[in-house]
Amino acid sequence: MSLRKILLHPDPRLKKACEPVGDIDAGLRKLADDMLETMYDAPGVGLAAPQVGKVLRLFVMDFSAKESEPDPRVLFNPRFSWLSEELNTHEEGCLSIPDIYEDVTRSERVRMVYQNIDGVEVEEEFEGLGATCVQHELDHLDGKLFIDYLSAIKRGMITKKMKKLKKELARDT
Ligand code: GNR
Ligand code: NI
Repeated sequence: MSLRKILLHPDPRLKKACEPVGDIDAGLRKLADDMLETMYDAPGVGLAAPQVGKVLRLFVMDFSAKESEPDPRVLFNPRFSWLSEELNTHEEGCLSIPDIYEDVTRSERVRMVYQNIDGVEVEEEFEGLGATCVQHELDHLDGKLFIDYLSAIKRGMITKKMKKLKKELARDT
């Protein structure tokens, strides 16, 4: 396994609609393993392929509690089969937008159809942090970031801050 570099907003690769994955082969399993390692290292509860520069429809996540056993998950070609009308607001962050946290309102529960690591199509219901996480990650696969739910003014301020951070990071290397 190896760590991959996480792209920072703004980056054109974070704004693209990602391509479905075909056969889940050794290359894709290696990518998923690397994404899990990168997510745990960050640390984060989720990571989508475009965040490591792969414009493909997969994401990884682990929203298990800190004290419990790790529960690494890989979802290929995910889509919603149901979204609850009941909404909930949670504070969100993103590894591609470090140190920014804002409230986002989304469905409280969702059902998702996806292919698991063995290529088998399964349906699963998520709630709470899991529901927030899968909606945040599926947005990444459609080129959408959580700041897209904020006002244009707030989003503009965040983007300006991120451009400054990226310049500073580029100077240091
Ligand atoms: O680590 C992450 N935490 C988080 C918290 C609230 C809502 C969504 C997330 S996902 C984020 C990691 C990330 O950027 N995934 O794309
Ligand atoms: Ni994110």
